[in-house]
Amino acid sequence: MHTKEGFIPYNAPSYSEEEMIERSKLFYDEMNQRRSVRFFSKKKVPKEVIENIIKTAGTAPSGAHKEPWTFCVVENAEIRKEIRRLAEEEEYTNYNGRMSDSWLKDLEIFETDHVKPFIEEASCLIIVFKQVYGFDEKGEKNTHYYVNESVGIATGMLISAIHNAGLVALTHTPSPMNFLEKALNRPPNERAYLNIPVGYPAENAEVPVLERKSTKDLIVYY
Ligand code: IYR
Repeated sequence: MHTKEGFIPYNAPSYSEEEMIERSKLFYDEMNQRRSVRFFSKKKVPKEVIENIIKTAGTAPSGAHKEPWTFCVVENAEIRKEIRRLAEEEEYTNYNGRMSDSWLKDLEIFETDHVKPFIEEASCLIIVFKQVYGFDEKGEKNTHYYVNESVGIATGMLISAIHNAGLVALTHTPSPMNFLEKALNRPPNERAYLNIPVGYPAENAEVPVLERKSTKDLIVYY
């Protein structure tokens, strides 16, 4: 078979309609059990699992295949203590004046506040950085495209992989987040995107009672 230069045939996995229905239902049932968890056990997750999860995120599509992301795994206790201190400082200002009354009201059901013990307690933090531009071999700036979309998709895949491994995570958005760039000494092309504590849930972990949107409100067919 003739193949264009720079291309290879794509052998997509293929299933019967029955298999597709079954597989899609099973995957939905699995993903529907995912919840954001704020209470972690201190038990350590094997490094290989963390690596596989991040490699899964790295399979995400990205603008012009620039892969504009870096995933920092933070286990070091001193660094985490410092990140917690800086995050709590920002969050204190958020909860005491920077967030509107209606925002605080919307958060009441989650019972969140500026205190963030999960930063020190989870097995590790995966701190996602977006690369607003890259560097080529000569060290020249290289344009990255659709950076937020690409990193958002990769992060969604990361969260799915975490759930698939039987672990829990929280998408923590300390704001502003630039203290993370300094704390981890990241290069000038990287901006902190999300802090994702990952690990096993605490024994007594609870999650708020939430309902997901109905299919009717979720999908519009034309
Ligand atoms: N970043 C703060 C506030 C916060 C905001 C939203 I939107 C949430 O869904 C949850 C929390 C915090 O992490 O507490």
